[in-house]
Amino acid sequence: MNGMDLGQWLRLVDVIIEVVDARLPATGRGVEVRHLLARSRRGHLLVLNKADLAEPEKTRAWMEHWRAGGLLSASASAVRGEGIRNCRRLVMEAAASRPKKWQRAPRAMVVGLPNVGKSSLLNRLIGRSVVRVGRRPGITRGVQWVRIAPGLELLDTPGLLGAGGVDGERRLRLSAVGILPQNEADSWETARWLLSLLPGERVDVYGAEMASPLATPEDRLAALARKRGFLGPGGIPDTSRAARLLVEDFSRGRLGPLTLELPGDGRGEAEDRERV
Ligand SMILES: Nc1nc2c(ncn2[C@@H]2O[C@H](COP(=O)(O)OP(=O)(O)O)[C@@H](O)[C@H]2O)c(=O)[nH]1
Ligand SMILES: [Mg+2]
Repeated sequence: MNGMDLGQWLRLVDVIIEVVDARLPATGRGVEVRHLLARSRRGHLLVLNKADLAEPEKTRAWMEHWRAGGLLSASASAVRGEGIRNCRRLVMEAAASRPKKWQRAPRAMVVGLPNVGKSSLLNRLIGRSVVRVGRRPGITRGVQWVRIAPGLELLDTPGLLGAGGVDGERRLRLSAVGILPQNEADSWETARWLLSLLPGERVDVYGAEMASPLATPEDRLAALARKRGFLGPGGIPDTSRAARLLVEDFSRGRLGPLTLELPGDGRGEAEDRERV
């Protein structure tokens, strides 16, 4: 981010809007952000974005879980423009706890892992009609602030967080929602894992053979490859390519909504509790 590290940017704001993928609310949180938040003592709003790709009752369960832990959260769909006004309202609420000595309008910034919808949400929060506040070279060299509500300003650049340790099932989850970029080995493992989770009817868009839960994952991916004409030398079905397609389609929501973790389901929550 323009040569400044995230910690320096966070010092400029009163509220941190942490964006997570609603399908992966625990594993999909940035590791650094926990430490940064603890140290920075900033207001904090957790936004479950891509709520259109998650199961609504599970999204509610996560919000309830966090509310019980004293954490402010909201759900949103940046592509659909849903939940945006509520996010603005909650940012104001989070900002209200800052020291009264501050005279200027409260300021916020958006942070999160890759591909969770930070830029999309930022654009929605900014909207078209809001005022660009402009650069303030004196105080915050080169920083661009945008007024997103009366008395509330937003840094116009989102902060990118790292995914932290990525092994085992954690890697599969992050790869399934597109937080980790696909590579050959991961696509294959991730596709197998998704096939074990997705109800058969979700993948019948690829044909009946693909949807059969009795077939092995290899056979199902081979059926998908044949159906799409993904054939290698000698007409052998290219199952790697089929795996990549399946993961990409899931990640973009083409196989329907699916929340990959729930509060209380084990690993994700243990990490989450540690982080809150
Ligand atoms: N279905 C869905 N897709 C979204 C949503 N928000 C962002 N996306 C898509 O997710 C991808 C990554 O979004 P982007 O804003 O670039 O994420 P960033 O990397 O965190 O800035 C893009 O293809 C967006 O269209 C959402 O709420 N729902
Ligand atoms: Mg972005």
